[in-house]
Amino acid sequence: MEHMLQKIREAANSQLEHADSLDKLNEIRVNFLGKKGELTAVLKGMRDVAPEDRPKVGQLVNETRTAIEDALEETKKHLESAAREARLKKEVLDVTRPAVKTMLGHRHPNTIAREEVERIFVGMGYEVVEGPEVEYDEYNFEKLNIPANHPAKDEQDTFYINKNILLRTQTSSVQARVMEGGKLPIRIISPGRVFRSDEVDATHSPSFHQIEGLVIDEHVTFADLKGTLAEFAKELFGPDTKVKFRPHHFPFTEPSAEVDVTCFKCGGKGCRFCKGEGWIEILGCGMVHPHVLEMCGIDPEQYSGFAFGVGLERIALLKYEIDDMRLLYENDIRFLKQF
Ligand code: 2U9
Repeated sequence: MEHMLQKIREAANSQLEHADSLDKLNEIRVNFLGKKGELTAVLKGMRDVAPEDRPKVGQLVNETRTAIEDALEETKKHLESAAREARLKKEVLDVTRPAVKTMLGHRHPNTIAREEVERIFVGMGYEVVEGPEVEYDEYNFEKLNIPANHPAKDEQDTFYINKNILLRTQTSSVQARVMEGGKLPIRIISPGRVFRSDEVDATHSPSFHQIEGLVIDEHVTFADLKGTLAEFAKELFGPDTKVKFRPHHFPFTEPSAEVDVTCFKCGGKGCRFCKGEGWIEILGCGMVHPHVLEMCGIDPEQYSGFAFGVGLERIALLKYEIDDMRLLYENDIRFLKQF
């Protein structure tokens, strides 16, 4: 028996010497130590060994098993380190190779336009204030002089979360919140996303962006509003730009106006870009309605103010001469890279 175990050990060692892969190693493990392996066969033959010799033979079998396991482990280590060596020899690290460039995105035309508008107003001393996109009906409509059943509510009617909470239709709610905060004077602009139940076409989207402005102080007049927006138009479209105020109606301002700028393509003569008009409409504005001031906790006898609102997409489309608003929402890098 001892002799047989010695032979098994030698056979295992000899096979291990020639093993050149982990697969081969596994095969050897199965052949010698597996359920149908040679050593297991010896164990099965123990019943033929005289009972008094069994402890000694059992010990010998165990020793052989341990020796084969150790040899397997040793060979495995050798094979693994040889494989690592070979891999390292094959791998070449060229430190002089130029680095792989990461693909960089591009600022969106909306972002460029927003930052430009913000730069202009921050330069005039305004603060940029943002507010929630999910808003109370009270701030989006009620405090802006648009009570239940007002037709203006119908025009913008939007996405309601429940009876009192909706996706805001205008960023005016931010201004209402600031006014209610009670710190005066106020000189703010509020950029942000708004939502309306509009069908998608070249000039409409159910989700777009606005920038609204609000100034509240003592003795603020329509002349201040005109001067501010004239300066804004010059900064945005060039120093020769003129502004024209047309009477309009908004529930939250009185008086109200829409503002046109001279076409920056033809300077006001009339061209294809301004459809022969010479003027391009850019924003709405007005003096904050005394009732709005009152509802937001400001005394209209002591304070007055002006407000304006501009569609950011409209500015981006005009400034970068994009003729379809849908292009702004596709996020195609080939389109975005042009601005
Ligand atoms: C308060 C009081 C008054 C904000 C104003 C407009 C005129 C306006 C439109 C421009 C294009 C919306 O994006 S648009 O469709 N906005 O014409 N917005 S006055 O007036 C306010 C705001 C807040 C408390």
